[in-house]
Amino acid sequence: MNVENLIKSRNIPELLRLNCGRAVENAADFEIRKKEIKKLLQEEIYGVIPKKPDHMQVSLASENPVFCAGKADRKDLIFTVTVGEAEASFPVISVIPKGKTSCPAFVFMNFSPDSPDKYLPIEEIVDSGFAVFSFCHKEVTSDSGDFKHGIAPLFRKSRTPLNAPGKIAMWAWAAMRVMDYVETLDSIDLDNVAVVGHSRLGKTALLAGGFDERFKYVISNDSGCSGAALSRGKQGESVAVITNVFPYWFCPRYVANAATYEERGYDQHFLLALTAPRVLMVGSAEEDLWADPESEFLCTAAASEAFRLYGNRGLVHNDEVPTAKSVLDEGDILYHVRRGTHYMSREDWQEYMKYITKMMESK
Ligand code: GTR
Repeated sequence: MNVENLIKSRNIPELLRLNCGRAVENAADFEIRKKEIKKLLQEEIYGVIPKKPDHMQVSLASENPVFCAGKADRKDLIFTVTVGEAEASFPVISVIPKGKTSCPAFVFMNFSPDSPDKYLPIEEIVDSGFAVFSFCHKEVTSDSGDFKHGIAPLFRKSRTPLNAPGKIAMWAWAAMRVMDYVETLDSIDLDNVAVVGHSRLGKTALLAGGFDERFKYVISNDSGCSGAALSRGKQGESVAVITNVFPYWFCPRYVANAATYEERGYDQHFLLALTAPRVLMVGSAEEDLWADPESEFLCTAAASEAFRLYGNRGLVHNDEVPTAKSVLDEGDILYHVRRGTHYMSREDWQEYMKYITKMMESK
């Protein structure tokens, strides 16, 4: 079956149709459609993303001017956010290559607070000329149903509405706060900032980047269910399973409707399409069947029609589902699948950096 028919066989809701029933025909229409999609995804899946804090203060905890053999400046920062009377803090590590005036940058959400880390080859990234602002999601608010930890009590009170933000929305909010800080730095090229994460944090990167247009590049690595994979017809993890094991990642309505989500009028290509006409990058791993590479590829291909409304080529593919080690980088969306298992590898980082460099050079 060709890609178009494979997408059709999933019976996904129409991306290019407004709630009033009128077809989306051009970029201006899609800007209206984006607003509808943002509302839908917040009400149905992730919960309402909170507004900016009333106040934010960034303080320096320590500094290393000879990080990575002296090639970079490292600053360990503490972000303190205030909402009304409530306050919370979380650490962020800033690493900026020396001697460059305008660096592209990654806002990277990680499973560990370390830099370097198995998922964060910081010296290689610095050598490629990128700055990295990283934080550990668990230090923003715990990866659990505890809504008393970290920033969670700022946004989720005891009575929980069906659209209350889940943890993914809160981690995405933290990535936006890091971007607030990045905007104050002279050394960063603000037209070339990426938001990136792996797995549950890949889902988070899609949400942060979909809602915050300051991120030029939105990178999802192996994000799978409720991330870059179509839910309808998906193999491996399903909406029923994910909402059973990790209900707190989402708003209560997603959990309540897990068995009937197919009647609710959304699928994950809506989330990916919010990045249009900016740059979307989706990475899969051949053996990551829990995430389901085929559903990630089809979702990326299905989202492309929104990008094309802006005169953007979207994902360029050969009309077949890519198998082991394929890089689809001809168009304005990157999709790649590498050999191996669920992981954020150096190979993934290299593909993303290569593609950003190519996009920067093509301007
Ligand atoms: C799994 C979860 C996936 C994925 C992964 C991760 O247990 O089922 O959706 O996000 O965790 O974040 O490592």
